[in-house]
Amino acid sequence: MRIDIITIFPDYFTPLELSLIGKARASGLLDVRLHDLRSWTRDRHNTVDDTPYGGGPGMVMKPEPWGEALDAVTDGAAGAPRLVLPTPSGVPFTQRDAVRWAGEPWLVFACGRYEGIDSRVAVDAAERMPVEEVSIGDYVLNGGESATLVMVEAVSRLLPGVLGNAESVAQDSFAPGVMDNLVEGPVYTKPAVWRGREVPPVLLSGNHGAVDRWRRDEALRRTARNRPELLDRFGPDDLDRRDREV
Ligand code: 6GU
Repeated sequence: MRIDIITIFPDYFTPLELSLIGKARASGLLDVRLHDLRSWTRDRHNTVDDTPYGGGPGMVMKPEPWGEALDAVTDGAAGAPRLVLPTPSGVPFTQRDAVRWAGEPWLVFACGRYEGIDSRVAVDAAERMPVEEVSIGDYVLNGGESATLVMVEAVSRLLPGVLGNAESVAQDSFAPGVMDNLVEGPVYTKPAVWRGREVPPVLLSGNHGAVDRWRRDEALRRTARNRPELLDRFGPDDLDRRDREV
């Protein structure tokens, strides 16, 4: 997969050189290309922002550098990328989006700062490529950079070969399938007794059916406690008879 990131702070993305994502890049599974938006400015001060029409606080990112940047980054390649615009006004980003995007060959993230990017940029780009405005949660960040780091990590770990253990992805919180709309329950490792606290005995029983049932019960319990609104989205077929006994 190819991922282009356009930003005024390319240095923000050095974490993508580390750990599993760094290895995925080194092995060629993931091709991340960083671009400095200011390289598409034409004035002496490399201006990327201006005051908002209609007045009000803050600054808005000018359309011209964004238009030229998107033209240059998407130029020459066969096919068009999916353009992601991180913004607190966007549609909530979920694991479903991560799974969907992981199936695509090419993503471009356009990181806005200040009060956002002139709205004509998204409208113009949408004539040539699919565009999604997404938010990573109900709070405000200074720019799209940290949100982009979050989304790139959520997508990258789903690419075949990046995690090494495909099974762990299927068991993750929110994973489409069994963990749809559920968070994972507690996990344990050795020693079996630590500070007098025992690991739940079912996990040492060797009874895989009982372990699966216990994990499902604990996921339901933790979801009810920490994320009750997720259970509201369960349809009648998403709970089995024994789920109702939890
Ligand atoms: Cl994607 N961008 C910004 N600036 N703030 C956010 C966000 C994105 N998601 C939540 N808050």
